Order: sequence, then C-alpha cells, then structure tokens
Amino acid sequence: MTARDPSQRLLRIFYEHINFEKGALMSKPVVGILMGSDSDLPVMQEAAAMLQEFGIEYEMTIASAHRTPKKVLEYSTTAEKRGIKVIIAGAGWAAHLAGVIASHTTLPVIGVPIDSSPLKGIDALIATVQMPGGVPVATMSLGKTGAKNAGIFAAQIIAASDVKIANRLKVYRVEMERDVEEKAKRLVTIITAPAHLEVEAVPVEAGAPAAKKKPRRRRWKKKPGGAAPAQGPAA
Ligand code: RP5
Repeated sequence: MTARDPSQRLLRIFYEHINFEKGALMSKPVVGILMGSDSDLPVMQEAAAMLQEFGIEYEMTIASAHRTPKKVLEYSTTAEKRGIKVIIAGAGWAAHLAGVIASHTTLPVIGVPIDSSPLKGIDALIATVQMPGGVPVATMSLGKTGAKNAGIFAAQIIAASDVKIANRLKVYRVEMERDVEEKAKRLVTIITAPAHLEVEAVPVEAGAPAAKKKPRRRRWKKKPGGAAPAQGPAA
C-alpha cells in the first residue's frame, strides 16, 4: 500500500474519529451506517457516537450509489438477513444513496444529507428528502446534527422492541433537560444584577456549545444610585 492508497486514507480518518475502545467493530451489528465517501466520515461518526452512547452495535462502511452501485445493491439486499434492523445512509452532492438503498430493502432507512458541496448541502437535502410515494427515507437535518439525530432516531426505532434501549433514551432526555436547565440558571446568574450594580455585557461566542465555552466573565460596575437594567432570563 502506498501513502496515497485510498484505503490507507480511510483507515487514518477512521482511527482519528472512532473510539475503538468503546467498540466500533462489533460482533452483532443491528444498525448499518453507510456513507458515499471517506470524506463523509467526520460527519457520520456523530451517528456512530450516539449508537455507542446507547450501547447499540453497528457496522460502518463506504458505499456510493454512483461510484460503487453493485456494492450498494449487495449491501441493501443482504442487510436484513444479516440481522440489520435500521440503515443510516449519509451522502453529499446529488445524494442518491439513501433513496437507492430504500428501493432495495424494506428496512427503515434514515438519510443524512451532507453539506459537502458548493451548494452547501441544499442539493443533498433535496435529493434525500424528495422521495417519490411508496419508498420513504426518514431524512434528518443537514450535516453533523443530522448524523447525530440519525443515531438517536435509529435508537428510537430499535427501542420499539427493546425495553433496555427505550430506558436509555428516557435517561438521555432527562439528562438533556437537566443540562438545559443548568445553562438557563447560569444565564440568569449572569444577566441578573443586584439593584446597585450594572452589568457590562460580555458577548457570547456564537456557535460553540455552551459546555465547551470558557466561563463568561462578569464585570461589575458601580452605578450611581440606579437600579439594575431591566433584563429577564433569555429562553
Ligand atoms: C458523495 O460525494 C459523497 O457522499 C461525498 O459527500 C461527496 C464527495 O465525495 P468525495 O469527492 O469527497 O469522495 O458521493
């Protein structure tokens, strides 16, 4: 193998993004994650991460509706017999992967449109979501969030017949609610000033998840005799 060998490139990316200790290679996968290219892996590993969180076994491979149509056909027509219960398919550009898979199997197919094109994924979104009647694809939102939701949605499908996974999903929701409430409490502390003080607003960096942000600095400034500025807690 040379350094430019595509399989080498894939392995490198795979090792960078997948935590093998948590078991990316599993003995009895029930979810199949497919993607059109190794360049989709940084997005699609979000789906794998959620499945790992819920303790669901999965397998992952690259198969392209356009570049490897025979592999897609083979995968789609044998998945059910091999014990796969849900297929997650992510692709960018003219993203036909999820739809083609759905045309070859009655397993539920979850599509993740990937924002890898100059059209920023609008092409992939439309190609994935606009399935003709009779062959549905459950289309998620674009990019990493869509891949994350695909993992959760696959867990929800599995949970319909697996009470252990159903309970893990309930715990996940409770934890998510608690996290949001904690962030809301932090926000109230930051924006509610004592009557004799005035808060100097420090802008929040856009986009970064709150948990990873540096704690916001509070700068308190004496306000001569005035009340705190009228600000309520943000939603
Ligand atoms: C699609 O083409 C893939 O899903 C990928 O998002 C896009 C670009 O692929 P590469 O040219 O990066 O291999 O089939």
